[in-house]
Amino acid sequence: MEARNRLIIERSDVFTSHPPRNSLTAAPLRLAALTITLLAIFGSAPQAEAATAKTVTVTGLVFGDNSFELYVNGKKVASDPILFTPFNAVNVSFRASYPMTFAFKAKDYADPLTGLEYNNTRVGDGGLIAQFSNGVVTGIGWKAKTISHGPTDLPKCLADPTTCKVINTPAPTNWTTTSTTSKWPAAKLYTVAQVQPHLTGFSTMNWGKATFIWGDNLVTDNTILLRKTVTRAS
Ligand SMILES: [Ca+2]
Ligand SMILES: [Ca+2]
Repeated sequence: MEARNRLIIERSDVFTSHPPRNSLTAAPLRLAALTITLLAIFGSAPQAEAATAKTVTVTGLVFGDNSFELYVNGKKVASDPILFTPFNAVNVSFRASYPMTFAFKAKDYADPLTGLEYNNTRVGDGGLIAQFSNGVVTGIGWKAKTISHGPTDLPKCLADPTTCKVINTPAPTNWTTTSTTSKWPAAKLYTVAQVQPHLTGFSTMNWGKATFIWGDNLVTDNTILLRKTVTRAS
């Protein structure tokens, strides 16, 4: 693909002339405080759960090209407040018990009908990296299911956007919790050089042992479900 598309890919997402599609004011991290308040008010309700599972606080840092939603044990605990550019890393904090299932819906900013961006003039690339205080990091052991893939014929699509085709697949029922991932492919690992995160200060942020993950194709896998379950902190 490579020389020709490489140039286009490297330029994608760099330009910031498009306004962010969402505001910077979202504050998704109130859940922990809310949970504590509810426990105080309804102190007797969680007793059955408390008898079998201890709830702990987990913090983390997530960078998604271009955006993500994070669910833990089926509850949405964070979402990226900026869906396109400028790029951003997001601090997250939540309370959950083990076994702990992490489930990301990660989205490259692609037109759902063409798979392209910038008014169908370019193709973008994805990539997600995250590290959490309980030792969970993106990398080996994650499963990835692509639910939006395209364009299916990239060179033809770039030459004539009216020919672009995208394959959209519904997310499996209960994909954040109980649906099996045994048939999902392993998430593919990518280097920082491959993803080229256009985020000031990225290299100075604490990513620990985390590596970028995505589907098999960094360019044409546009929306990805990522899952990992751990039974304890590491
Ligand atoms: Ca973002
Ligand atoms: Ca992108």
